[in-house]
Amino acid sequence: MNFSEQSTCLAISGGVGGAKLALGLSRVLAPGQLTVIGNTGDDFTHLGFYISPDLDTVMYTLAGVNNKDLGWGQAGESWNFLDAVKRMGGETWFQLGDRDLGTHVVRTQMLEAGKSLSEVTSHLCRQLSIEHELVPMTDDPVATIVHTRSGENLAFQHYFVRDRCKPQVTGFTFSGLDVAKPAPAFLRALQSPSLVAIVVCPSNPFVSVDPVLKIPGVMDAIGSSEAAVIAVSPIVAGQAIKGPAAKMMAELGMPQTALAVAQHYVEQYPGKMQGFVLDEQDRPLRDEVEALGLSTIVTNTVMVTLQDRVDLARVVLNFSSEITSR
Ligand code: FO1
Repeated sequence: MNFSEQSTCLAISGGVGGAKLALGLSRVLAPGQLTVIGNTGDDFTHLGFYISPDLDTVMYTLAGVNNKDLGWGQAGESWNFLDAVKRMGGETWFQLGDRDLGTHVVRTQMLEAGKSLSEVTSHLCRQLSIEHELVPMTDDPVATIVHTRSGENLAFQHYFVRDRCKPQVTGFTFSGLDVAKPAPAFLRALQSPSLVAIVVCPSNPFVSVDPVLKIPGVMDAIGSSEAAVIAVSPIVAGQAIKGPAAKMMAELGMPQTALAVAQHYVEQYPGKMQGFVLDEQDRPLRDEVEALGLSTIVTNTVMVTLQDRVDLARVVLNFSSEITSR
């Protein structure tokens, strides 16, 4: 690999897809070389607990305790708490496993005691012996709102879990974003002179990546950095590997293609992105993506095995070194 040991990487991640690449990056980079930024637009308070689904998916994945069948929560879960809530007539549409609950109890308690989400996340990661840095995009409250064709505006988890992504979307807003600040460690990582790669993981562009990149100050910091910004397409052969990204694109009147994802990034963040990673199945789109002004590589981006995650991480890091040394 030609990514130097002195270089650092910042990865921007939503849930499952992002966590897979973050795991690959963590296997090829030393702890001081990688900062993973987690989207917190999905966060909400439920049954009195502060839940941070994307941070937890990345955290459990890096710790090797993630539930591979569900894609969220911990492996080997039991559901006694949820059963007890049901027995008492409480809300059960959002499933909290017993092990997962431990995380939410400790996080909520620490936040109520005045700790920041960054401090709490570092603490939880330390408890799980995670050596790489996981940082929330912001310590300020930001909530993704899903606008729907019926005119109803839905809190993200109501759209995603309660309503199973069925409502047709017309757009998204992020309440609190205009006054949010990037988390201190996020800004530090962006401003580091050793930063060579900013990797936009294969996460949902609209509800996982945009909230992170639209935090005031983030784009300016990216613009001042020498690092290469590279996005990995979450759409492969017209489909999202997981989640509602492709369905959202259709409802927003966009083609369901990796090219449309690249177009979205170029339009939203003009001149800020340098590289795009396409899956082998989308090789025919290469010229059109390049025509948008993005250096493009084609590789296997469908991460089934751990080796797939590691291989993609290596390709992305080499690609970033190539771009920055041009
Ligand atoms: N997703 C579901 O589809 N159903 C659930 O009941 C559910 C519970 C849940 C609990 C904790 C947690 O951290 C995540 C959970 N998720 C659940 C996943 C999560 O809501 C979404 O996958 C993300 O917000 C989208 O990235």
